[in-house]
Order: sequence, then structure tokens, then C-alpha cells
Amino acid sequence: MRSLEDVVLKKWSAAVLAGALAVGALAGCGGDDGDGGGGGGDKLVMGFSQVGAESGWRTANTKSIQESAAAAGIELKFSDAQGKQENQIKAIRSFIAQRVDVIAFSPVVESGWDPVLKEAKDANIPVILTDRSVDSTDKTLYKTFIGSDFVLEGQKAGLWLTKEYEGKPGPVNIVELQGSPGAAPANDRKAGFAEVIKKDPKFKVIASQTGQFTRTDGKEVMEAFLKTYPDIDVLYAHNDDMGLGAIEAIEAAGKKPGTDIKIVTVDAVKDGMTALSQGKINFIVECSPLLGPQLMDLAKKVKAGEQVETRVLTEETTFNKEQATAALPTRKY
Ligand code: GYE
Repeated sequence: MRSLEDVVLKKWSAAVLAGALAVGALAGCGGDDGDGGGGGGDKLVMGFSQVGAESGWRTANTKSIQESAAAAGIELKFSDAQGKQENQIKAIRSFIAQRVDVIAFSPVVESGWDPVLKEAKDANIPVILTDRSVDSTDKTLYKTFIGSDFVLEGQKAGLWLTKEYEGKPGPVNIVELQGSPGAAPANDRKAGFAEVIKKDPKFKVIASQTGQFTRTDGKEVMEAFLKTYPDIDVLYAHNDDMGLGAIEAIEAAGKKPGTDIKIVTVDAVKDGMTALSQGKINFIVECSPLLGPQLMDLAKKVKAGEQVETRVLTEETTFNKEQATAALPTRKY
């Protein structure tokens, strides 16, 4: 256990450090290009394709991007893909046709982006991946990727669980609510968690299904889990919203969330943190949606032809009940 913890924490500190360095580098240049960057004083135009409005995280992310664009004097062409890759591809093609200065998007799924990214590259329009990455092997198709390390988030959830059950007998029956199929945070949060808990065979994932990152689906799938499996010990939900939906299902089934079934989630949005401070969720791994300011800085640098880090990591922590209670009054999202 010790060595596993060391490995995860080491990776964690390295990630935080890398994030801090990247933020530092950005902050260092922030004052230079306040006048609209390269060209003849024209406003920088950014085309942004958002995933949708599936969760509290997404709502906070959209707000951060819109507010930061306005504050940075960037004209934002915002498009909501409603969870569909085809809509995102259409939006990106339309941004290319409009000859925006920079395209940024949060990919609904990881795969299938090469053709449209090549079109953007051929048109000389730089692309910034925001929040989620793509699995393209050609790294020249985008300038940089700003967002979290989702594998690490899954590892942190797994690490909490191994500590929670340290010295206790198994089996520990776990059900998992996955994010939307094919999305980087769903793939990676599953993988990171699995990697940590597989070190002890008493941890058993008895069911794992998508809850689409939404409350409604989280509730529905949890209802089905509760009917099929009478002996669930733990719920691991890839985001707060699915966890919150599942809490409703657990309560409706006459069980006590956080006590009869322990719950660990990812995001740390206000509603999740409130449930954590009430003891209905036991642990939350933070994933910050406040990517707007860094994205706007990166866009200005990219437009000005400056070199940027190819990976900009977000700084994140974790919360237990006491920490959530302390953080809530000043929580921004
Ligand atoms: O965790 C979830 C959202 O991509 C990090 O998407 C994001 C995830 C976030 O719907 O709540």
C-alpha cells in the first residue's frame, strides 16, 4: 500500500508542479499582449465548440469561457454540440469557413478527429484542445491541450477507497457510473481507478455502466443496480451529477447514502460539495472547470505566433467532509 500511495502522490505533485509552472509562464506574459495581439488591432476571434450542458461542471466551464473571453476582449463564437460529435465537426467546419483566428473545443469523444483537424491545419487556423483530449497520433494537429489529468483523478478516487478499507475484510462490492461513452474523462477515470484497486483482490467492481455524466441517467442506472445487487458497498461515479442522481435512487430504496453505500465522485461542484458536507458523499476528487482565463491567454499567444507549452495541466485537490464544509462558503462553482 505504501509504495502505491507514494507512486500516486509523486505523480500528483509532479502534475501540480507542471501546472504551476505552466500557469507561471502564462502569467509572465499576460501583460504584453493586452491590445489584441498580432494584426492591425483587430479583435481576436475564437470559435469555441462546447460539449453541451450535461452537468454542473459544464455549466461552470461555459460561464468561465464566456466571461474570460469578454474580459480579454476576445470575440467568442460559441457553439453547443448537445453531446454529439457530428455537431462539433459541423461547428469546426463552420469556424474554418468563417476564418476565425483560433478554434478551441472540448471533444465529446476521444477518437475520430483527424480529418477535421487536418482541415483546420490546412487553413492555417490553430486549434486549442480544452478540457478533453483527442487520441490523434499526429500532435501537430493542435497547438496545445489545457485540462486535467483524468487518469490521476481516477487514481486518487481509488487511493481513497484503499485507505478507507485498509485492514478491513472483503469483499468490497463496487458499482461504477461511467461518464459518456468514448469521452476521455470516462475512459481515463475508469482506467486510473481500476489500476489502483486491482492491487487488492478484495475490491470487486460488480457492475459498471454509463450514466452519461447526467443526474437523470445516474439515478436511473443506480435504480437498476440496486434492484440487481442487494449488497453494494461503494459507488464510484465519474462525476458529481451522476452521484447526486444516484443518491436519490439510494434514498428511495430506503438506504442511507454515505453510510450504507459509500460514495466517491469527481468534480467538486457546489452541489456535490454540499452533499459531501452533509455526509451523503464520502470523498470528492476535484476537477476544475475554470479554464477560461488560461485558454484566453493561450489563444492570444498562439495567434501572436508565440511558442506555447503543448500540455497545460490544471491544479486540483481532493475533499473529505471537513474540507468540503470549510471550502463551501467561498466555492466559485
Ligand atoms: O467531469 C463532467 C462533465 O470533461 C472534465 O465532463 C469534464 C467532465 C466533467 O460533464 O462533469
